[in-house]
Amino acid sequence: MSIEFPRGFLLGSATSAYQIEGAAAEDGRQDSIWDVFCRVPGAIVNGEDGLVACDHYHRYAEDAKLLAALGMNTYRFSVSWSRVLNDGVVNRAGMDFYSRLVDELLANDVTPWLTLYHWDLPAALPGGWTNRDTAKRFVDYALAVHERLGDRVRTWTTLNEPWCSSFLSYAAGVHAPGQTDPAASIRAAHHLLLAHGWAVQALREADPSASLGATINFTPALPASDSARDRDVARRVDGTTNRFFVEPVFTGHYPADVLDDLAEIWPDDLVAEEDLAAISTPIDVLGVNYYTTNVFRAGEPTEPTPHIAAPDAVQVLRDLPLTGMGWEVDPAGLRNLLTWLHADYTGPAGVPLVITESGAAFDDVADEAGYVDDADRIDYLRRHLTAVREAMDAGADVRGYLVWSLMDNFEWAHGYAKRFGLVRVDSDLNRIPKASARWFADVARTGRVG
Ligand code: IFM
Repeated sequence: MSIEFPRGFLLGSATSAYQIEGAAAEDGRQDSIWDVFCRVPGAIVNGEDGLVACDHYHRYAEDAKLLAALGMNTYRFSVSWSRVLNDGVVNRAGMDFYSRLVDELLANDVTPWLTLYHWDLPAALPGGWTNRDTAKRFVDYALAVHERLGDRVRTWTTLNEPWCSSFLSYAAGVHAPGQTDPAASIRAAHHLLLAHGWAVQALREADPSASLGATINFTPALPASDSARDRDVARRVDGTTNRFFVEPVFTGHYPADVLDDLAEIWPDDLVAEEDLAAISTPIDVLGVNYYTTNVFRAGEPTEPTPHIAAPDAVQVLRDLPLTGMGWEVDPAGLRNLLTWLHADYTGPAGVPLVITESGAAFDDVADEAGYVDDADRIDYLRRHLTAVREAMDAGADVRGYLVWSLMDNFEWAHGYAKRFGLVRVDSDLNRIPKASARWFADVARTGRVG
């Protein structure tokens, strides 16, 4: 059965600066926390890093043409803070790069969607996100980028996936800066949200007609059984993974049960009186990143963990296909997530949803010509697009779907082994569209999933 999306529905793809740009020490770019983390022995599979990545810094014009050739109307990319500001001063060469990129996208009829923060914090900022001052520096950075690109970029996302840049980075130690301190991770999460709120206020004042928002990664957490212990562990995981971020943005308070769960380690001096009003400054769009849904049972505590309120959470796999990341393929989870968000948060606020990331890594096999016939990825995308349509039919206001990712790239601690791209990047950095790219191009051009 074929499904159709309304005219104007955004269909495109997403990337992030550190994962694709390379040119890490070029034109005055300084270290981000990811440059530093990649130098830590054992932090990244095979000791890989983003020094060259996909060399997008030099191949951006080719990549903009590729987006157009694949019929995509929207491209979500992120700006590298440490490329455009040096110790708080604008680095003109770095800004010039993004200006050229935006021009090239527009010349190819691809609408740019800019993310300000996709995890690559300047390494020089003392204390990183544990320091409240970093949120103030973020506002300066947001305004500096807007000053240069605001005339051409109309959609601005403050943060990408704050759960990753707080709990996964400061409590689990899996992402930069690699800390394993639950209280520090709470500080990071709050300061990230504060940075978001303050930046929305500042950008709104600078540019009242810009579309502003944040992107949250939602991983629904379900109990493995109906037992009180399993239900409670799933509630605690859901609290810090999902509700910790969406609830203050839309309601101006942290979830009461999460505050109870974290009471013993919540820093007393963390939240100033006016913070939650800033964090809940109205936004124009909520970006939703969805990859999977997880099921948990209560077990023995393990540390370090990103689930700081649920160290006893043990994931239970269901009888579902797995992606190359070992993540369960669960499109119904996306439909349920969108329905929940619309009912509890975005619907009442009149804020539309856009899927700002959805996609899958698979163990691609290239033929002699370098072509990948990735039927598994096509199936993943077809089923998730169908789930989006179902949520829309049930009333959710969803305005777009951006595939993660345009091309294979640096998958953080996994290095280059995990391939999420619609387009294969080979060892010579050639771009070779996979079968999924051709398939998605047809969806993007027609607005129909056949
Ligand atoms: O590659 C990442 C991206 O940077 C953020 N969202 C999830 C993707 C896949 O893990």
